[in-house]
Amino acid sequence: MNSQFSAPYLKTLSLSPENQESPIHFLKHWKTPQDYFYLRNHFSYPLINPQNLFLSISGNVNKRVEISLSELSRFPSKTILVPLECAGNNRAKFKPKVFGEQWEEGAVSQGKWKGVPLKELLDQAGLLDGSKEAVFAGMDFGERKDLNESFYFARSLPIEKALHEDTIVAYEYNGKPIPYKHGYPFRLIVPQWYAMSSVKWLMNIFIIRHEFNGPFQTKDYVYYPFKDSDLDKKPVTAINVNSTIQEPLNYSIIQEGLQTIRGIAWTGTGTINEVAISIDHGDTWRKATLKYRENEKFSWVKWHFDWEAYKGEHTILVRASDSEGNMQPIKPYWNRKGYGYNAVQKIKIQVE
Ligand SMILES: Nc1nc2c(c(=O)[nH]1)N[C@H]1C(S)=C(S)[C@@H](COP(=O)(O)O)O[C@H]1N2
Ligand SMILES: [Mo]
Repeated sequence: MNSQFSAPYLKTLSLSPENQESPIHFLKHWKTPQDYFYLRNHFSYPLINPQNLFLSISGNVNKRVEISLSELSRFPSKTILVPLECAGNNRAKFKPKVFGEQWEEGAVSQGKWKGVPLKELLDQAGLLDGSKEAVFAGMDFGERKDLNESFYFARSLPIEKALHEDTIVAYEYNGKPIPYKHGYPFRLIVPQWYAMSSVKWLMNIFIIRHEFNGPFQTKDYVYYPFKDSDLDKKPVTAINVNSTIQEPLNYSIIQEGLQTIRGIAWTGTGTINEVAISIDHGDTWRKATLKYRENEKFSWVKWHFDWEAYKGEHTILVRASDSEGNMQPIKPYWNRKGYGYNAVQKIKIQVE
C-alpha cells in the first residue's frame, strides 16, 4: 500500500454502542461519503432480516398499512441534500461541563437522501380525526439503566411536521441503499430538526391522539436550563444556526501572507445569509464569501475568507446568521444535558 493514498478516519468516542465523529476538517464536498459520516447510536446495531423488510403504519388510522422496500421504491420520490447534526454536537465545549458523549465539532455530516414523502404513506393509511403525533420506532433496542427497563429507540413528531412535504422515508443515501449503520433499509429524514428525529432502521409508525412520552422524547432531547430543577424545560427541535472552521486547524502554525480561512455554516429554519470573521476577539467583523449549493434549500453553505496573515498569535472567530434573524451567540446557551451548542467557533493559530 502506498501511504500517499491513505484516507481520513472517523474519531472514536465509543464502540458499544458505536459513537464516532466525522473528520470535519476533511469534509470539502457537498456530499459526505458514507465512510466519513458521523455515527451516533444509543444501542447496539439491530439484526436485520433481509427477507422481512417492511414498514408498518398503524394506530389512529383508517387501515393498517405494511409497505415493503420494493413497494416503497415505486412511490413518487424526492431527493434532498440535508445536513444531519446531532443535538449533542460540541457538547464538550460547555462550561461548566455536562455529562454525556463528549462530542467536539464532528457530529455533523450531510448527503443526498432519496425517499418518499411520509405524507404519501400516511394518506394510504388514512389519518383519523384527532391524530396529534406520529411515533417512529427503530429496530434497535436496549436497557435504559436510569429506568431499569428496555425500550426501542422511538421518537415522535407533531402531526404537522410529519405531514411536511420534505419529511421523507428515505431508502437511499448518495445514490445507494442506505448503509447499514445509518439505518438500512428505511430511515426517517426530518430536514431542519436535530438528527435525533431522523430515526434509523425505521420499523413502525404509530399515529396517536396524545403526546408521546417515551424516554427519548421526554427525558432526553429536552433543554433543561437549570442544573437542579426541571423548570422551563422545552423539547429540542429545530437546529440552531451554526458554523465551523475547517481550515486552518486549531493551534496550527501557518505562514505570513495571504491565507484562506474556510469552513461551512448551516441552520434549521431559513437560510444562511451571512458569515463573518473576527481577528480581534469580536470587536470588528468582516464578511466571508459564501457559496451556496444550487436548488438545495437545506444544504450547508461553504464559506471562505482571504486573510493577510501577520506574525504573532491570533484567535479567529466565525459567526453565522440566518434569514430568520438568528445569529450565533458569543456565549453558548448552557443547559443540563448539553444540547444545541452554537456559540461562535474559535481557533488559535500562530503565524510565522
Ligand atoms: N433507530 C435509531 N435512530 C437514531 C438513533 C439511534 O440510536 N437509533 N440516534 C439518533 C441520533 S441522536 C442521531 S444524532 C442520528 C445519528 O445518525 P447517524 O448515525 O447516521 O449519523 O440518528 C438518530 N436516529
Ligand atoms: Mo444525536
